[in-house]
Amino acid sequence: MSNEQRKVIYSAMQPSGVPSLGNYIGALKNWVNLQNDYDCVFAIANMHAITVRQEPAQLRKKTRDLLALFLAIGIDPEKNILYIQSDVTAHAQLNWILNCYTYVGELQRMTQFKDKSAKHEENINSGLLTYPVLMASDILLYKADLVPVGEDQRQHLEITRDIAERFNNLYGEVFKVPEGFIPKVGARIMGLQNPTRKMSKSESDNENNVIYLLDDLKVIANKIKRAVTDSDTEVRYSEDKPGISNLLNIYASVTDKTIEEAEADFKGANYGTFKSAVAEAVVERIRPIQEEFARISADKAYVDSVIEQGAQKAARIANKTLSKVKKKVGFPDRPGL
Ligand code: ATP
Ligand code: LTN
Repeated sequence: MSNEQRKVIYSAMQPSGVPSLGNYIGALKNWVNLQNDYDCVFAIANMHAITVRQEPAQLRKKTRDLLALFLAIGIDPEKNILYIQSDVTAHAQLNWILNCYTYVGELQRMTQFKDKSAKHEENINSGLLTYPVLMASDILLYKADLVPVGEDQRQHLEITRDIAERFNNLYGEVFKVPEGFIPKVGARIMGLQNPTRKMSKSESDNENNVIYLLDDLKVIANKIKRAVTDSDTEVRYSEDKPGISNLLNIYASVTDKTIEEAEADFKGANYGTFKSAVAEAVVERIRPIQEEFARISADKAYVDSVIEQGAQKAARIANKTLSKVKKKVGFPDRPGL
């Protein structure tokens, strides 16, 4: 494909903790596959992360670690743009402008806002409410065609499209209206102990519920072996078997099989055999990532250079879009001072 025809992919992840297996299966794994066919822009959403209190030194470390993990998973910084959101000031600037084109009512309806407000009752800050507007700003600055995310972000993509269309209706075709790109298998990995809720990296109540990509490999295997199942004995994908279905989803995703193929692999097998096989498949998928992570994160100069280059490449694109938007809304046409 020639460069002119390539579509643009944009996605981001918050450095709110070590990524979970859910983040890997629902997002990261797919990003790696997309980089050959699209112009990809991937961000560390550290501005989104402060909607929940973070310890500053920890946030700085998690931000670098997440970037090193992106590299370890196989995202190539030469082919793609890989950057830290707060390095590009255009995000905050477009965020303000788009806030003025977004209704409080539509933000209050967001499921994530309701969930996070319930979870962080002591800190329902306005950033938590306007979180989707910052996400819309991210996506729209880079004129993304497609946004690969897990199922939980579908609603935020819809509001992004609404904001873009609203703005375009007022001012002409300024923004590209993006499409979501949600995987068929693995878009919603559930907790191992509570398979009716999504696996989330910022979960702290029960360590066994979440597999973190940097967990010790033995710990990962044990967490899977302890996963909640049911009193039935059949390894079958079914709504009334959330634990087993979740493990089948995980197995299918890390072995790149369909659910049907995964079920066929365990016809007649008992839960113990099944769980051991899932554990082994996950461990073998994560092992090389951990080895690469150790190697890359030890090379401080390399990580610094990726961060620096990424910020410059991202800012160039973002500032172009921002400048167009500023003109449209009637701000003075002056290059940054
Ligand atoms: P937090 O717990 O801090 O809210 P999170 O684990 O939900 O974070 P995000 O950084 O918000 O993760 O999301 C990064 C990407 O991972 C998004 O594309 C999101 O849709 C995807 N994702 C998150 N959790 C899962 C999951 N359990 N299954 C599949 N995809 C997921
Ligand atoms: N809110 C997203 C992270 C995120 C994002 C984005 C995803 C921030 N900006 C832009 C896609 C596109 C989440 O996954 N929780």
